[in-house]
Amino acid sequence: MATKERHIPGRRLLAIIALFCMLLTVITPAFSIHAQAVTKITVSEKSLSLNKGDKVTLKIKGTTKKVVWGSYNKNIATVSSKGVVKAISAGNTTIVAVVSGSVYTCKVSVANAHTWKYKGHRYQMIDKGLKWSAAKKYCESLGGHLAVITTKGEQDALVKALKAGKGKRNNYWLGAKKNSEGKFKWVTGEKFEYDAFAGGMPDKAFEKCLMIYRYDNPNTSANDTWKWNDLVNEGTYGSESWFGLKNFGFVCEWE
Ligand SMILES: [Ca+2]
Ligand SMILES: [Ca+2]
Repeated sequence: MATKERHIPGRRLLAIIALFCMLLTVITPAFSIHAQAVTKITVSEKSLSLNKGDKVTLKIKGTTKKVVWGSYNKNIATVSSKGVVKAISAGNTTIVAVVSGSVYTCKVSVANAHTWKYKGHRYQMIDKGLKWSAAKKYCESLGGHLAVITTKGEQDALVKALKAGKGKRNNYWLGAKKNSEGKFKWVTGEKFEYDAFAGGMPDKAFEKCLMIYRYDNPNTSANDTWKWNDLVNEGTYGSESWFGLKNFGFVCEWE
C-alpha cells in the first residue's frame, strides 16, 4: 500500500516533466523569433575621435551573425576583420559593419597626434578636457601613464613639444599628486626630485594635482610659461577663465 502511494506521485511527476518538455519544444522557437525581432543591432561606438596611430576595437551588439567590416577611406582609418580600427592620418571617414545585408556605421575623426620621443620613451599631448583623475585613467587605458618628468632633459623635450605643438590648451596635466603629507608623488613611484615649478609654487594644500602651463598665466606675477603649478583635480581656480577643463589637456608617457 505504502509502495503504491509512493509510485503514483512519481509517475505524475514524470508526466508533468514530459508535458513541460513538450511545451518547451513548442514555445522556444516562438520565443527565439520574438527575441530576434526586438533585439536592435548596434555598433559599440557611434563615433570615434582618434589620434593618428590609435587603435580601438569596435563591436557589434545584438547579433551573433557574421560581421563584415569596412572603411570608406582607408587612408584615414582602416578596420580589421575583427573590428580593430587603426587611425592612419588626419581626416574623417566612416567605418561600416555589414550584418545580413544591413549596414551599421561609426564616424571616425582622426587628428594628428602630437607625439615625441625622449630616451626611448614616447609622449603624447592630448587636448581633452578631463579632470586629473580621469586623465590618469585615460593614459592608463592607452597602456601608458600621465607623463612623469624626472630630469631637465625630459622637461626640455616636453617644452620643445609645447613650443612646436599643435595643442591648443593653456594647461596640461602631468603625472604627480600630493600624498597625505602634501608631498608630490609621481604616479610611477619614481622619485620626485627634479621640478620646474613656477615662482611661489606649489602654494596651496588643497591643490593636489600637478600641471604645466603652456603659456604665461596673465593673472600671476611670475612668468609661468612651461612651468609647473599645483591645482585641484577639477582643473579650476575659483572662476578664473584661464583654468577650467575646456582649457586643459594632458600628457601621456609610455616607457
Ligand atoms: Ca618619465
Ligand atoms: Ca597652485
